[in-house]
Amino acid sequence: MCTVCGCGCGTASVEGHGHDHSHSHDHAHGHDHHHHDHAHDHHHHHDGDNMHFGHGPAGTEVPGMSQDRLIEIETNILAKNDRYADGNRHKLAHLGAFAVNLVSSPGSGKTTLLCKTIEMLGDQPLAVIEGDQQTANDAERIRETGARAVQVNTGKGCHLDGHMVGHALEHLTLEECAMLFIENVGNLVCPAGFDLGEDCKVAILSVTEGEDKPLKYPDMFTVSEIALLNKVDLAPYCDVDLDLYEANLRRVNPQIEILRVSARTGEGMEAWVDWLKHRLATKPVHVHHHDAAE
Ligand SMILES: Nc1nc2c(ncn2[C@@H]2O[C@H](COP(=O)(O)OP(=O)(O)OP(=O)(O)O)[C@@H](O)[C@H]2O)c(=O)[nH]1
Ligand SMILES: [Mg+2]
Repeated sequence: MCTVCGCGCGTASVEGHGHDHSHSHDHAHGHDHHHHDHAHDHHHHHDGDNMHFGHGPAGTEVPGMSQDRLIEIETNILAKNDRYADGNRHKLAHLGAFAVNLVSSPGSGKTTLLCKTIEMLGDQPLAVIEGDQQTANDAERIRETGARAVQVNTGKGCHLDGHMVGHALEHLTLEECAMLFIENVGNLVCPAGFDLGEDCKVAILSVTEGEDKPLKYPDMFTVSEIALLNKVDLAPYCDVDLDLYEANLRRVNPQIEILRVSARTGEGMEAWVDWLKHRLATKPVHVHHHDAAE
């Protein structure tokens, strides 16, 4: 049970957790009567016809589980994830590599944008980790550009976690000062909560999704440093107000950088590639040559 997203994914996806917790909820905890006691421990609020289930201290509700227990589980999951993420961050820092975690809803254009980005980056050393529930389609699309890619299938999991990325890194030989692109599972909710050891999260939105999405799914946009508003070539056909899109992004994250792009036509892509190059060039380098040579 993952209380970060409330969808049951976290204990299964963070290594070691699936066994000690997911079963204990179903069975071991039955005996202490928490299910019974806390079945009525509800924190949802009503205002008029709106019901809110996220107002308790845990920020979510799971029937039969107390808010304290939810917080305890979430803390354990995230602490374990953060240890793996720190390991990844350390490895990347040693190489002076710059890693971005691309997060978005399904189909916003992450893979298309990555293929275009790779093509535009020319001989910049880079590698890609692809996260999807099933299939190796996206890694194959990346490899067609000539870049190296590792596919991670999460099964029922709805996000990548630090442990999965650590394993994927073992399968990639990253050069010094490489760029690492991590395409997360298409999901506008859960990946927001999981640090992978990346330098920053990049949110991709497509103009077809609707201007209200940043307001409805704010967590993803508060944790992202930059948002790419993709498929601007389609804007004339979908009655979308791009200024309102940007205003809504800034309402949830006043600091967020925003670029309007089209991975299809290449519009705006130069600014994105410049942003990446600038971030790589200005990343503090901790290359210890005796370590790097190991
Ligand atoms: N018109 C237009 N279509 C685009 C653009 N970028 C992507 N697409 C199309 O959008 C669809 C989804 O693109 P993908 O790159 O597979 O999206 P994704 O975010 O990687 O999808 P998942 O990995 O499944 O979440 C494809 O049909 C792309 O050709 C764009 O800038 N303009
Ligand atoms: Mg994709």
